[in-house]
Amino acid sequence: ELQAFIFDLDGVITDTAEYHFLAWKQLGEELGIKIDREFNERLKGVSRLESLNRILALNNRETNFSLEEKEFLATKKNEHYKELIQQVTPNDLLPGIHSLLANIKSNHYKIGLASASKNAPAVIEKLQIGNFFDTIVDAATVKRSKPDPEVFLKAAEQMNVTAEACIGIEDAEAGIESIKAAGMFAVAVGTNEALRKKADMTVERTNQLKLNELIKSFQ
Ligand code: B16
Ligand code: MG
Repeated sequence: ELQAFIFDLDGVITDTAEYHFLAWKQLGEELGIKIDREFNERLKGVSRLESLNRILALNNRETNFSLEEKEFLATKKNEHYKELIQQVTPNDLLPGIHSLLANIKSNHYKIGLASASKNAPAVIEKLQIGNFFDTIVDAATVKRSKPDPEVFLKAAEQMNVTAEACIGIEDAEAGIESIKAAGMFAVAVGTNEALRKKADMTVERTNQLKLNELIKSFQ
């Protein structure tokens, strides 16, 4: 029986990917590495340090830096990112998300957040939707990033529900893999063919996420 919905943040609730992109792009420029929006797609759902490694790998430089230097660079990117997300307002919620959250809540299902971002609580606060969430997984406590199921399993555990009673919603391939590996029903948002194949249900855009249809396809 369905008991909870677990959301990804970036790409499902709001589009912070653009801010991550701008912050990585600037760091890349300082290192002489050019990053475009297409490459940025490959950073979605990927942790901060792993993102940096993928960027350095563009110029075969991932082994040129010590872990300490990489942490310094990642922190620099994050300081810039934190500045950028100050601009986030409730207007930045993706279409249909506010009413979906309200609808889920009034039907007494639980709601969790399974984001890889350590900045997720700050973004949720800026969007003014903290009241909808029964739990937000602290990304700093997650050892294995998506596609590992850890973050989704943690969200379920923190809400006292079993994985089989959860619907997970994601926009990234690694995220859908994570939901499936957790043993949950996976809903994908997007048009990517690989994403559709791995998910149990797909919508192209967030405003097509309707509670009654999600419940129906879960059953
Ligand atoms: P931070 P999600 C992910 O969020 C982003 O998609 C990814 O681009 C980012 O690197 C990651 O969070 C870590 O974020 O540097 O803020 O800790 O899609 O899992 O909500
Ligand atoms: Mg995402």
